[in-house]
Amino acid sequence: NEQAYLDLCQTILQKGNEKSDRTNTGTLSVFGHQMRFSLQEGFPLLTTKRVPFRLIASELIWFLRGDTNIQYLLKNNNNIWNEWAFKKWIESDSYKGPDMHDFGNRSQQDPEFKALYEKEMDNFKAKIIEDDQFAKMFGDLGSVYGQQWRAWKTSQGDTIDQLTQVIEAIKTNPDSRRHIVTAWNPEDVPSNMALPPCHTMFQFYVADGKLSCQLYQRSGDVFLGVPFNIASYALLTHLIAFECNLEVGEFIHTLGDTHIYTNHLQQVNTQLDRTPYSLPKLKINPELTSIFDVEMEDLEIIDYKSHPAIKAPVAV
Ligand code: THF
Repeated sequence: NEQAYLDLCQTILQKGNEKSDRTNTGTLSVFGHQMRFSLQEGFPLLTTKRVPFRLIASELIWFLRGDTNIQYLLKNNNNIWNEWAFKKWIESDSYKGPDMHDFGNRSQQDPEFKALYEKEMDNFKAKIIEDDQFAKMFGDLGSVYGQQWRAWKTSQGDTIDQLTQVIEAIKTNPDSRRHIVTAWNPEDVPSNMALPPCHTMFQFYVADGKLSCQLYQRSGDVFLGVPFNIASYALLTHLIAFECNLEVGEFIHTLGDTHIYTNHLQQVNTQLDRTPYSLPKLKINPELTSIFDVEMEDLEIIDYKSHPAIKAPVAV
């Protein structure tokens, strides 16, 4: 199971194309890759490095609520989307602090700038948490996952709750070949979102009383993002199966531009030297009545034995 991920890393190191990218970091990249994870065999939270399940769960709960504002994440001490909101803030007319352009790259090269950036980011985070008005204006990432899943805007001026519809369809017509949720909205992509969705669409499939899910991800940051993405969609599949009274089947992860950033190569090699442990298990509170009300306390990972975390900078 975890081996599928380690094999992907190996493949990229051996055959990856050197490509420049939007973030000016540089990557090794392959195009088109598929991994399969049997959810019956355990919950696919990688064990060759510590992966913080708490952050994956709070991010998914944020999506399920249809929320697109990082205020919820920050209140749950989840910092994984900060850079994208911060970028909108420092590029706005209201920002009067020191010049922060290209903060991602500059903070890695210049320790003095890094200190300045961290102070500015801390101020920003505090303001988002304390000041609802400020959060409304600068904490929102636009039409990202939460909105597309729960409130897709139609040309008629209504919204479509894709997730509720897909759950209803799985319950009433499990054999359907249309159990699809799409986040890629061509109308929103150029201007209305902080970052065009990486998880462009996913489909469910029911056979033998088991629910499977396949994701098409257009772009995957293999070291930092992909371990989160695997666990996140595994968790989503478990939750929807729970809601529909089904067992879990497989999570199939299909990726487009599948890359390792050149400043993550050392970390990947460290991870590849490690031997996986057996996978943990997920426990969902049996008293949960609707997955749209799920809270952090309803989710628990048990028997998670892992190697230590490996730090790496995120490309912005
Ligand atoms: N952009 C890039 N360049 N990579 C991504 O993985 C990514 N995401 C989301 C949006 N844009 C992206 C954000 N998801 C981490 C994990 C997932 C993220 C962003 C960052 C991260 O830094 N993880 C650390 C732990 C961080 C912590 O403890 O706070 C780790 O070690 O795993 C793809 O969905």
